Formats: sequence, C-alpha cells, structure tokens
Amino acid sequence: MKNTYYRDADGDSYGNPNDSVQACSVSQGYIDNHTDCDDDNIVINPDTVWYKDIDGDHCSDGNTLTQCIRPADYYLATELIAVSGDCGMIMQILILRQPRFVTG
Ligand SMILES: [Ca+2]
Ligand SMILES: [Ca+2]
Ligand SMILES: [Ca+2]
Repeated sequence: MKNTYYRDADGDSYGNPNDSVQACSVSQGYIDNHTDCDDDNIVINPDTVWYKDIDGDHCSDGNTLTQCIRPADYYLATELIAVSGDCGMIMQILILRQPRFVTG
C-alpha cells in the first residue's frame, strides 16, 4: 500500500501540498505532512511566530500569532529590534539615564 509524501525542499519538516509523490516509504527530502505554505523558506511554517508591529517602528507590542502565512502588520522576530514593549521600555531607559537637572 502506497502513501502520499510531500516535498520538503527547505527542510523545516513541513511538506509542500502542491508537490507530492506516492510511495511505499518516505524518501529523502519528502515528509508525510503538507502544511508548509512556503517551502522555499525554512523559517516560514505553521509553527512560525509572528510579532505584531502596527506602527512599523520595528518594535512589537508583544502580541503574537502562530501561523504559516504572514498576517498584516506582523513580522518575524529577526525583522524586529524588540519583540515586546513596543520600544516603550527602551525609550524609558534612555530617559532615566539622562542626567537630571534640579530646577528651582
Ligand atoms: Ca518545508
Ligand atoms: Ca517552509
Ligand atoms: Ca511598534
């Protein structure tokens, strides 16, 4: 009895639904699942965590989605400066480090 195996070109262990073979056993470069939406990119798969950055300053507000297709206004961790805090913490630290001038 033959099974269907799917091409896993990028090696992320998720197969390409549009590229399958019928075989008795799994062969090199093929896998028994078909949930990779981008089989040319190892970092894009159904376990990919996307970080929300709606204002485009490369700092996420900490909201995430885990799915294959990139949602609108979401980015990979590697595309961002920070994955939480939305740069607010960084700005706050910078402000706190400023020398304080006593007035009055
Ligand atoms: Ca793949
Ligand atoms: Ca992939
Ligand atoms: Ca942001």
